[in-house]
Amino acid sequence: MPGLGVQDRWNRNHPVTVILSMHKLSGWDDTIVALATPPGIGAIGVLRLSGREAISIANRLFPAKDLMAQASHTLHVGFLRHNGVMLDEVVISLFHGPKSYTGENIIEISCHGSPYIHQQVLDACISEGARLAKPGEFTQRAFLNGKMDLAQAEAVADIISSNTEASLRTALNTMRGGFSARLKELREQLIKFSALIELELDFAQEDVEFADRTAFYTLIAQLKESTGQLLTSFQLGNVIKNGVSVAIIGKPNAGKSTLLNVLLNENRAIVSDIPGTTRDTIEEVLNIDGILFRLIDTAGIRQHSSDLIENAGMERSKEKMKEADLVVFLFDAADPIDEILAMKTEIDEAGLKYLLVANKLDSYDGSMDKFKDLPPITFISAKNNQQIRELKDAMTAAVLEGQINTESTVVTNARHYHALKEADLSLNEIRAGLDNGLPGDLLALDIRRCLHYLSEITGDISNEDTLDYIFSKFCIGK
Ligand SMILES: Nc1nc2c(ncn2[C@@H]2O[C@H](COP(=O)(O)OP(=O)(O)OP(=O)(O)O)[C@@H](O)[C@H]2O)c(=O)[nH]1
Ligand SMILES: [Mg+2]
Repeated sequence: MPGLGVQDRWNRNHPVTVILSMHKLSGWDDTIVALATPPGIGAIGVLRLSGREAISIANRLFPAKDLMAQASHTLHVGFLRHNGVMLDEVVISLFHGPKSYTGENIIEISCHGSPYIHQQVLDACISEGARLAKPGEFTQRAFLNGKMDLAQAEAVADIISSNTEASLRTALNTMRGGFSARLKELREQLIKFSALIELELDFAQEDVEFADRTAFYTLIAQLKESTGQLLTSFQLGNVIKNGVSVAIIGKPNAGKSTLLNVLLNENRAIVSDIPGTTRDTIEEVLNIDGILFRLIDTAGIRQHSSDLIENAGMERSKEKMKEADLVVFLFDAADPIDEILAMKTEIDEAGLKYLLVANKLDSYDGSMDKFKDLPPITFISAKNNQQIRELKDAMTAAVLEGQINTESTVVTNARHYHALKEADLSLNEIRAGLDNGLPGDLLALDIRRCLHYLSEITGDISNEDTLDYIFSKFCIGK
């Protein structure tokens, strides 16, 4: 195909789904309005308008100045009036598309923070022709106008809901395009190859090979390494986004509730020297070094009890133990070693990730020798707040397992994870195809499938239903 570059050939053969024009037909550039700040009383409340008529609608409510004649990225102070009634004194921020969040004309009205005023201004905008925005519709428009790709748009929702430093950092990295850049790199390399293979198809009679198969093997290996890294990062991503559930498990009186209290630095759970004090589970969240832990104090587990309530509590402890991301197995350092081993075996058999923690170090005067066959143990005194920092470090280390660097690309989104998994499977198919000397046209099919999944993540290929679903998870006004 003389004169056509590799990328051009690809573009010609694979036009990207034209979502933009589809939405244009359904009138998506009408003007939307919503309260962008949380509802309720506050110092100020911000309403946002976006769309073709955003500026003219605001202009009709703002007699002080002709907003239609103002430059982009400017602020204007004055009174809002509607039907002859003064609504509020406000500050208007004005942005001309495409240099705005949505890529359209945007007006932001900062009013005083009274819900009554917000409602009045909202009503006024609607009666002048705006429509109430759906959840996430501003960001959806930003995506449709090419201001960001789908992965970046989804990260905006994650930023809003992030509650720890680590979750914010990874979401920011995705929004700034870190993840998208990684994907783009993968796609481009594959597209290049695919185009070469398809070029061979054009010259099928002449039996030529434009795509060097050895180089292709190397490329597939590199791509597999990248998808593999991204897929493993999902475990960490999940932890960062949703927190880690930690069940504190052990015999009655081991000091579980005391440990919960010392970790939280408050007297949350009742502590007593009567075994069986905790009857039901108690859950509290704790941020350790930017990671959210959901701590679960449980009823002590022992072999036999005739108390119905205690038995029900023990059942619940075991359920919580099995559901937890991490188990803190707490025992009294003075407990007989065979009892410790029996419980450890039970946790091992359940295939759980756990930490061994020996409590009551302050009153233990036995030998350390009895622990010599066990994996590393953290010794603490919950009551005297000793070695608690070490335990916290062990908890974060167990979760991160060396993947501490949240600056690197981390997959936090289940949709991305599943698409990556499919892309990874297609890479396996491609490799098997190469092994078996599969003809170019069949190889090209597998490559296209892989590209399809990679493109799904960034939204280069998507359908309206998926988009509506994704953006419906946002809050209104974003
Ligand atoms: N000496 C000493 N006593 C402790 C320590 N931690 C807890 N205790 C005591 O051990 C007893 C039991 O503590 P809890 O925290 O109620 O124990 P638990 O594991 O929650 O017990 P259950 O709720 O019955 O399962 C209390 O008298 C605590 O004061 C410790 O580090 N050193
Ligand atoms: Mg307790």
